[in-house]
Amino acid sequence: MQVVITLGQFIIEKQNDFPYAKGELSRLLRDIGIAAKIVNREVNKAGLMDILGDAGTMNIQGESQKKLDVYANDQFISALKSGGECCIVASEENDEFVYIDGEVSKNAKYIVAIDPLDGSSNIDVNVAVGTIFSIYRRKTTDGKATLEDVLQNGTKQVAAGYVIYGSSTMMVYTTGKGVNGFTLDPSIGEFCLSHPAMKIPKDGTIYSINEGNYVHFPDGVKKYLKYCQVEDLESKRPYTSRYIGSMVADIHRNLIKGGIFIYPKTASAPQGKLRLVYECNPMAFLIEQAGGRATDGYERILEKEVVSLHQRSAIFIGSENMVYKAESLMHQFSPQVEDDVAETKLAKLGVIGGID
Ligand code: P6P
Repeated sequence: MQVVITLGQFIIEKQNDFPYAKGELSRLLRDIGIAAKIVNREVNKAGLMDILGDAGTMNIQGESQKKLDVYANDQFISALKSGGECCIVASEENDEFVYIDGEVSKNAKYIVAIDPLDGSSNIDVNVAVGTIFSIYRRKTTDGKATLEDVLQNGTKQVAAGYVIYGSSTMMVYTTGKGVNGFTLDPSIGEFCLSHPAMKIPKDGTIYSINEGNYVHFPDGVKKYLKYCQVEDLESKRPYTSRYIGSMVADIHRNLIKGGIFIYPKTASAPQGKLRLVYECNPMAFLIEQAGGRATDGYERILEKEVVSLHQRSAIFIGSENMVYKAESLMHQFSPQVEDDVAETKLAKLGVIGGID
């Protein structure tokens, strides 16, 4: 009889890995797990409820919010508020960060950045969606937590992970000591350890990119796609193209099977489409912990300077050797030109837009 280890049991057991841990991070991860179960319940019956479709509102990204986006956002913020372990929630669905006011929360030492329901445009067509979360320790030591506590670079994360609402619902996370996956057992309402010590293969044969944007891709990306498509039996090419249009689902598949996910700069997304704080950084932390690699084509994602809450970034993430190959072609055919660097510097000074 296989021993079932629930998420709660695992978190407590692993808490001993952190000698000074007093249980706050453990409780914070538990709170995220609780919210994930509530969101899962609604995602799984979305077609039966008046919870499909648009909420009739737009987020700061200018994207129409789905009813389930708003529902998921409310559930995670509510769970984090009642848990009392975090003082700020920075969400894709909120223009500004949410200060968790309250006798306990205001002194809490953690910050949570979250994309509560990533890929939500897929909900109405019953394709996997996900939640992405990132946890930082508060930097400021007195008074109210501030934006400075949120705009920390990815190397400062203390935990990160995702929930994938797919053929099964899984929570996959890291606290900097490897990656573990838990599958929700609906019969007992618990996430159970199903994928201990996850590692992404160093090589893979799956590339994941929206080729509809091909004409706007940097030359280095075009060269990489052609490399993937050339027949070379020794290196198992041509690779397979798989693109779900849901970052969590595409990266989860690549984590298990090996592969690369690329969302480069395009004409419609001159800084990249995906958000650095609550999509790229958490996924980069997790994939690096699983032995993979994550860059923007030039710079390690986790080391990118964070200058604004909804800042975007290009991302090349997945099997280490595949990312290295793509980077080498970016350096050869799309070298990072000075004006790219200059633009970023100007954006940091608030002189030009373009980052948000
Ligand atoms: P496109 C979903 O909207 C998302 O943020 C990611 O989950 C996904 O990888 C990407 O955008 C898809 O973008 O432009 O290919 O539809």
